[in-house]
Amino acid sequence: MLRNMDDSFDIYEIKARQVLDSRGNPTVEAEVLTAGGGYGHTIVPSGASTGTFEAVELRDKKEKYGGKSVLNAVSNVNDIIAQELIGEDARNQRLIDQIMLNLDGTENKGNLGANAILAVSLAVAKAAADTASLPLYKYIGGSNAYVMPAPMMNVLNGGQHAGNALDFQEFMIMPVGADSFAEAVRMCSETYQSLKKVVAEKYGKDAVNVGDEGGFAPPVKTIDEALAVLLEGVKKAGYEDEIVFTIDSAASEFYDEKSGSYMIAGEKVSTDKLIDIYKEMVEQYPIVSIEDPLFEEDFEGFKTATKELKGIQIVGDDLFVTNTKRLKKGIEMGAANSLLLKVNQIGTLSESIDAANMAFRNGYSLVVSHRSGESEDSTIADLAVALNAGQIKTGAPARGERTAKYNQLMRIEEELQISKYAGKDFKIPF
Ligand code: 2PG
Ligand code: MG
Repeated sequence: MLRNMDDSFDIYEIKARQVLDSRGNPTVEAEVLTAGGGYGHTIVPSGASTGTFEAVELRDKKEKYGGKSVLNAVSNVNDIIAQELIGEDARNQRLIDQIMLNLDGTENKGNLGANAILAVSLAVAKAAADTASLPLYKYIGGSNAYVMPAPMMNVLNGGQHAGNALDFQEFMIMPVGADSFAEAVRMCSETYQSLKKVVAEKYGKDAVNVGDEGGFAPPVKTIDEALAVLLEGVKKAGYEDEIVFTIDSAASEFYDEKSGSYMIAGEKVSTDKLIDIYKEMVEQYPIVSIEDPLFEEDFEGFKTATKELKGIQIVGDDLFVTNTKRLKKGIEMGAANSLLLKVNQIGTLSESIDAANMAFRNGYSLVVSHRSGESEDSTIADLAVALNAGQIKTGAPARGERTAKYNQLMRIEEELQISKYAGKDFKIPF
């Protein structure tokens, strides 16, 4: 057989191990080495408010780590996946991902585990980029004119990510008045510090403890109270005209299947009433985007919300789970107008890129996202630039696993020199 002239991209070694994520739970780390000495390394994130339709995160369910160890996923990489992929050209990302899909053989990656498959998928891309001496965003993105994403920084935490009674999960700030990504980071950081003072003044010193994503988790009782505190923080920082709000309700978490209604502040709320609440919220506060406003199976409700909340970005997270089948259904129905992209919801880089492309082709916007359980891995920062996503949410401007992504984006912006900041004059394309 004729060998490729350049064998340096051939995968030489794949190795996985169990490490910890930011919540102190085990997760999968993988390393890939090419024959040419290229090295790729990645740590898989993990969600708390996970969508029912996400690809399977394989956990051992034994006594160690409270059932959360991932040693089966690790050995699936070391004993099964590695054997098949060694010798493959690391640039053949799609083929490599397909080989793993075939090896797994299930619809939801339940055999090998999406955590095993994703670790290898991303580490292969990084090893190929390194072999080519390219930064990851350039290797994935090609010769695009790049746009730096607008950050949505989660500064107030509720829902599954905090110990307070706040029903909505994330209250985020997005600087639309910044000229660059670095300036956006500065505005968010200054607002975060101002918000800390507001929270301490109102709720006492112990209220400035943070939730899983680094945002404050004060004992606010209502959504309106949270929004008012947030606005005060933004005003105190002097960014009333520069910063807008985005929300992730994560509504599946407070949906009560039995009664078919939402439990907000202890009260049953119907779908229509909840949409009315959103309407009032966007009237009263500078909110431009709402993620998962309704529970994950309510495509019809999403369609209504998208229509009625005109001009607001409606983001599908648990609704789409980065899955082109579910996204296609949403597009056909007019449910939501934006895709949240989480690589571990679907489990391979190729499928993540497919979902992003489907969103863009159909006029949906794109938000690249972290998980509430993260690590020092900053791959999604490069991915957001490679895809020209325009938006990224990766927590507060605090805690190492969150700042790892923002810091990487600042490095990329410096390297690109002439990249555009997508947050400037942020307009929703619908
Ligand atoms: C979300 C995410 C990330 P989790 O709902 O968007 O913020 O949370 O990783 O817990 O699903
Ligand atoms: Mg979400």
